[in-house]
Amino acid sequence: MGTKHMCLLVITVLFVAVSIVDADTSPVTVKKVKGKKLCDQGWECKGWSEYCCNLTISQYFDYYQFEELFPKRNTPVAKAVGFWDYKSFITAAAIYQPKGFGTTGNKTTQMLELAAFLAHVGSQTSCGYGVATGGPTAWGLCYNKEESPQQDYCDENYKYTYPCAPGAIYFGRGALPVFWNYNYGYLGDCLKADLLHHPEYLEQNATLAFQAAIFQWITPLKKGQPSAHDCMVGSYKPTKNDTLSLRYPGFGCTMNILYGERTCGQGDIDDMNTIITHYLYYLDLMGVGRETAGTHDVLTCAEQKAFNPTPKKKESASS
Ligand SMILES: *[C@@H]1O[C@H](CO)[C@@H](O)[C@H](O)[C@H]1NC(C)=O
Ligand SMILES: *[C@@H]1O[C@H](CO)[C@@H](O)[C@H](O)[C@H]1NC(C)=O
Ligand SMILES: *[C@@H]1O[C@H](CO)[C@@H](O)[C@H](O)[C@H]1NC(C)=O
Ligand SMILES: CC(=O)N[C@H]1CO[C@H](CO)[C@@H](O)[C@@H]1O
Repeated sequence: MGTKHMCLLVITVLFVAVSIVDADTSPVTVKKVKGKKLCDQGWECKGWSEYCCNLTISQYFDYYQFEELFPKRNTPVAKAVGFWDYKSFITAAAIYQPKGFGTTGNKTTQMLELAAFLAHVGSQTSCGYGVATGGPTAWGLCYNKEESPQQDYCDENYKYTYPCAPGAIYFGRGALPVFWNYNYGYLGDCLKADLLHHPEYLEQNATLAFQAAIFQWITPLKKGQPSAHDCMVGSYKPTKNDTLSLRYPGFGCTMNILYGERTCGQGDIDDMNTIITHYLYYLDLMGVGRETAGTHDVLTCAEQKAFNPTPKKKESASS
């Protein structure tokens, strides 16, 4: 009888150790490697990572919250009806959660990062103009591609690395819209999808579109620079140059990384304020509250110099 009791006890202890998070999702399996705790949470956070010991995105951002953030995307006037959905987002996010996307830090930090990412997605794919029902912030994920491109976005300077494919047009597509042959080519290499020959994949496959967006979010443009993800999770430590250029960690920094001079260092312009408005609104909807976003300094990039200024065009003296 004594042994039986022991056995039950051992099983209980094991069970507690193994499933820390809710029983309604995949249990967390834990192991220690050189004193470091690494975890695996099944399909959504796979592969022994310290980030997988934390909440996964679906544990704090549910289907109904996605619907609340993007309520107009399937209305008849929207431009990509039936395309974007929660499942595609979580499927794409699962690739990057073991690397820390939406899984870094405590729950507040996790939700701030997710709200920031989705604010960029929402504002870049919105068709909500001033008078639209529900207000401008209700119309994220209305588009999955640019509607009336004025050009084919083929840059001949890349004809050896990313030559434009016959017939392909590289207008904006996706959740964080991708433009130009060189961007399609580079992303295609990274994601192992032939986007240079098939830019249309980004308007045909919502999982791939979200995957491309998250990849852009977590990957620095240049060595030594933060990614937008780093700006939000505390892993960006400004250099002396950064401080002189008024660049700080926070939401403003994410706009600097993603859009540079188009949006930042231009004072209080509408383009920037629209993105910030989406962020604050999403924080409220997600229950984090806009007051958590921090002070005006970290929210905007109105005064920041771009991390990557557009090079000044040289006068062509020789031609
Ligand atoms: C979460 O982490 C952030 C950043 O490290 C910290 O400022 C904040 O106080 C933490 N929040 C809670 C509720 O622990
Ligand atoms: C869509 O993209 C995802 C992610 O890259 C990929 O796994 C999936 O096979 C694609 N679906 C189709 C129908 O091509
Ligand atoms: C600092 O900024 C200046 C001017 O923007 C630039 O020329 C220089 O390369 C930067 N230094 C570093 C280490 O990034
Ligand atoms: C790797 C990582 O970001 N782990 C975080 C998991 O969650 C705890 C507390 O919520 C954080 O302190 C860790 O930094």
